[in-house]
Amino acid sequence: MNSSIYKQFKANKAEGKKSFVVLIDPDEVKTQNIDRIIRLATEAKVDYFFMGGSLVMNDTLDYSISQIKEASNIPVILFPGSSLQLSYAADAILFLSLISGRNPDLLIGKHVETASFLYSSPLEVISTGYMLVDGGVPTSVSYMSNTYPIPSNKNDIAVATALAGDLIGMKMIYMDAGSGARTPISESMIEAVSEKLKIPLIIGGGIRTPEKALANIKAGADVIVVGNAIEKSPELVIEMAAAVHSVNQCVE
Ligand code: 1GP
Repeated sequence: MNSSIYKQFKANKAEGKKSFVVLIDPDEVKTQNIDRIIRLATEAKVDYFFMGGSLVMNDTLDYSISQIKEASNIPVILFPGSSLQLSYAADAILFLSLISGRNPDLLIGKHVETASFLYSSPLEVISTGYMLVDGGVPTSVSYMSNTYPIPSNKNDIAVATALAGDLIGMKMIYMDAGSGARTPISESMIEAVSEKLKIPLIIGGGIRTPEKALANIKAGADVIVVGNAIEKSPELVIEMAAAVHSVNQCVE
């Protein structure tokens, strides 16, 4: 199985190189916006697109990926909210286990359902421990997954959960306050987790400003994901990516 995307995540982590990701929900982005986001993201040297959402309302996944592929070389990684969000057109898939929750279906059940399909697919499969952290509002993920998020002030639980994911053998940890979170994950929680964690740490949910993206990076995040804010104001991608990449000048 191909492993070039994960190798890049790992090499970046080893070199202290930070990445910026734009999340696209194929059901929510209007087609005219997608073109603009792709163009601006290419200009901003965005590292990856994540593609996924909590609901599947239309058959737009393949189409959205093909639009990206036509216009840019930025790799597309599936971030599936359901097992219907699978496409061979993407480059890789985050094989997510919801390790902050106690819903067996999202810890192993869906994985069993989709493993044979993924095993023989051309997609690079990246096992990822997904941790939902309370973002101040009930999120789609929390409701749909029937799980409680980690309380936003319980850094010790976040650290223990991330380390459990690492010890189980997951390749990355994605801490997410959920799309449209009122309060993004605190820098103190990011710092506590990143101090102990040796695998790449992805942070997302409710990040609306370049300042917060940079603060998260300085706290130890390796990868920043932004969806909503860029969907609303696509030009924000330029400043957001520049803020995250600003720390890379020292390592290049
Ligand atoms: C959600 O982390 C992503 O899973 C991005 O969240 O849409 O709030 O930026 P936003």
